Amino acid sequence: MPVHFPCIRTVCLLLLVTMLAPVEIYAQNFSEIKPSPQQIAWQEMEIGGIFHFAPNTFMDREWGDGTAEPSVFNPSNFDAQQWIQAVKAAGIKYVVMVAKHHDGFCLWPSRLTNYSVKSSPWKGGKGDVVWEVADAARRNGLKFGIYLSPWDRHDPRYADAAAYDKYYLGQLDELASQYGELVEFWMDGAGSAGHTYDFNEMVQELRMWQPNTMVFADTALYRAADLRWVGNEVGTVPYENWNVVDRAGYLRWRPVEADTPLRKLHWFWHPNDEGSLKSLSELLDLYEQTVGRGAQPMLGIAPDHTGRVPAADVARLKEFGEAVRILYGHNLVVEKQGRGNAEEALDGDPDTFWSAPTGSHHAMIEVSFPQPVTFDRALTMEWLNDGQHVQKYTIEVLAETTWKRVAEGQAIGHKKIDIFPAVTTQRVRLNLLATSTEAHIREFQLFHGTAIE
Ligand code: FUL
Repeated sequence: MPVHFPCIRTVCLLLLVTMLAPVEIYAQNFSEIKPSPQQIAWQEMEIGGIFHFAPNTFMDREWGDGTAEPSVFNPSNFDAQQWIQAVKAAGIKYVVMVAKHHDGFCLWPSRLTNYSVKSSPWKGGKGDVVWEVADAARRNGLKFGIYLSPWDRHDPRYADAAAYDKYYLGQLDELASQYGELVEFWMDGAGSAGHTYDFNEMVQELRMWQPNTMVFADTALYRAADLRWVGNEVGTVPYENWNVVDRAGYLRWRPVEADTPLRKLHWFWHPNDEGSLKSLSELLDLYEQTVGRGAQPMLGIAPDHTGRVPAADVARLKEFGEAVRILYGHNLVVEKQGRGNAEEALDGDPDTFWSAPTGSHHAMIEVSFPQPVTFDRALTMEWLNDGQHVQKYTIEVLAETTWKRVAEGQAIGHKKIDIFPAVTTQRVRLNLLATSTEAHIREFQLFHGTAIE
């Protein structure tokens, strides 16, 4: 048999095809992984909110089974502006609206189903909750996002994975194209056991309309998502919280969002349920165990059957926002004229940052005060654009002639709050004992919380 050698043109073509073929590049090094600009912007917001409002609200239910009549959805006093003002007072910077929960009822007039607000008596079937909340959020300077449950207990197409994917994609198109810029898009994994979705296609479609949106999802969507679920609904993350996580050898920057309802265990409003409202001290713990660990809490807010956030919840949100502002509003480094070797980290301005010498693996920031200062908490912020570099640190105070350690940890990240028994001193230092490459510190601040509580 004659042997055919490929001609030079064929060889070149093959080479070119190989070079252009999509190659999955696995970055193997933790410290090489950096956030996207969108992730950085998202982490800057620090606290989010999520609204649950649906037939469940009128039926004392958490998970609707999809059989509720649209006629039950009839708030007498719906006021999206009131919702947004309530969350804004808590310091919340963005809200996600549950446009469709697991019961399949759509809070916008979808063209693809009649199971929506358009079949309800509310506003004569002409209302659109998603639009009203988006509008109120933007008018008040908050970012807006959407939750669209993949699990749908109403729509008959759900039984056929391909037909349902088409339906979901169509709904996603409506929401992603008609409600302005979406800061976050939730694809919740709950309840979908045994059902497969073409998540990759959904995310690609979403990114066509919304290139900057942050996709929230759990494990099934690990590669295509931007944020990771914390794994619980109590509002706490581990003290050492890293932005780069590894799943099956795939490293990626995936900041964590910790969703938790304002009323314990209840995402939807229920009558006579004020007792489950989180207390102020629980909310402050939550703040310190999420924001204070470089994570993002997302507080679940449940408007009631009239269409307003209940007065007790409004009051608690306000108390919470005020308490955070008071607790972390008096940075003693600035107020008591602390001076040191890292001016940009000590100036109270998170838009400036101090850098350790290029390529260094440890560094020290030292602060001296003209008079003794009493404090019981430190707040440190890392500049993350180049990655999360700090891997071990201590906070030390000078007690007479010796340095005493008041806090020690590994991760800093976007923000780390360390709380310790009150100390009085004129000299404090942030000792960066191990950094993967040079540390970048936006802020090192000190507060005296017990003086306020
Ligand atoms: C969960 C859902 O099952 C809850 O009902 C709620 O929507 C929460 C935010 O996500 O997975």
